[in-house]
Amino acid sequence: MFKAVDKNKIFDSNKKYSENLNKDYDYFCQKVSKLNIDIKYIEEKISNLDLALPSWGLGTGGTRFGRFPGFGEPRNIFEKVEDCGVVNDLVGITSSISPHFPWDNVDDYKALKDHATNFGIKFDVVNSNSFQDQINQKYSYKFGSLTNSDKSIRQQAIELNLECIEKGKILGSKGLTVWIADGGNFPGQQNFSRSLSHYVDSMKKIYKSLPADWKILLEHKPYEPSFYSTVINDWGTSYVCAKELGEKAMCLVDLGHHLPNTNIEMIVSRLIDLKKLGGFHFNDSKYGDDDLDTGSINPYELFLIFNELVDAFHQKKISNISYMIDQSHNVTDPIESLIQSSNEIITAYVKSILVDQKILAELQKKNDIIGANLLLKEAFNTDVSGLIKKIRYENNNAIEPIYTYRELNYKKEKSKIRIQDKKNKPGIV
Ligand SMILES: [Mn+2]
Repeated sequence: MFKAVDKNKIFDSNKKYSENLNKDYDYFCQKVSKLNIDIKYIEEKISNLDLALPSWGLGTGGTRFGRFPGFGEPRNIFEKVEDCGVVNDLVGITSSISPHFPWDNVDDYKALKDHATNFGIKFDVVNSNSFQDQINQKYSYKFGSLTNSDKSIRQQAIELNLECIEKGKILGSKGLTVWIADGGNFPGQQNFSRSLSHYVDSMKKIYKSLPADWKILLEHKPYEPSFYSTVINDWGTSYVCAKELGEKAMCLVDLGHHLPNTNIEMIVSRLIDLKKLGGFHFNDSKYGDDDLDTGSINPYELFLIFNELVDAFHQKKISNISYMIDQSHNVTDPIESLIQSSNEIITAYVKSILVDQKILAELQKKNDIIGANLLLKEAFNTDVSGLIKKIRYENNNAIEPIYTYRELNYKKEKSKIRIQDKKNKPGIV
């Protein structure tokens, strides 16, 4: 197997940053020694963390006002896989890619799978795009897809999802994520009840074709692109639909798909108890579905979400959760943003493991509010970078992945081969 990054280059780069490695690690060990947690336990826990990278997040995204492509960016799914290989070689916790169809359509899916294997990359859940019309598409999704009032259009959207499943089967995926843009911009435009019932009927047809070992993830979002009403507008609606569909249907929580100030960690807890938490789309936001880098605005929220997950893991309430990054990188090199986000996620996860859930439960029982708050803050404020860097070093990944990546001049090298289409394309790639 060949890897995206020459191992020797990582090795050489690591030499520069290894000086403080043991000091930082020792500091972490000292901090943790005061807690009732074995470091080996933490290492074992985080070794199972695997984050899927979004195929659409490897290129520079855009806004409705325009797009400013970066040099050397990938032009197709094969090149995106290669870039995922770079991220994973550096951080070691992102060994899969989540493709989006028809954006990532190819002629030969077996060849794509083999190509990915060469870079140590697997295929995570597949995504269907029924929020955009494609060239030569028979019917338009302008007024909705799976919930459209026109049966032929609903059928076309169903078939798109069935095709996604077939492609995913060849790629080795084990799930399908469905997010629809369906909704209305004006009161009276859409019958709320009828459109939801169309959604359930359409999803039932897709669900029937789901392989036995697959899951289907339902993604909710309160608004955008529809600004008055959205069919799958919140986690409750998503839950009811998942429940109606059956065991393989689960809810996906995209952090940006909530109104400002929503208590997302509580939604996570609710879905855990209802046995319907299936996965995440990690990102961050200030105002809406901003798709900013994970942890860039509110790392405490990310920590609190993981705190709920760790508690649920302890109690064996959850398994098979899909973790995916879903961001749009408009002004940064997507590779750097994805490295940074993966680091924020593992950091939040490690910190949440430091919370002693038993002590927290005792404090809650005694109504010691400040005590409980302190316990969370102490974990959150612990510098866990020493452990994370040490693990990366021991696994032949980069101690300082962003700096090592910059030393590689990867995009500069790629720009010689990846000749870009000069057309000024709007929006996301
Ligand atoms: Mn999403």
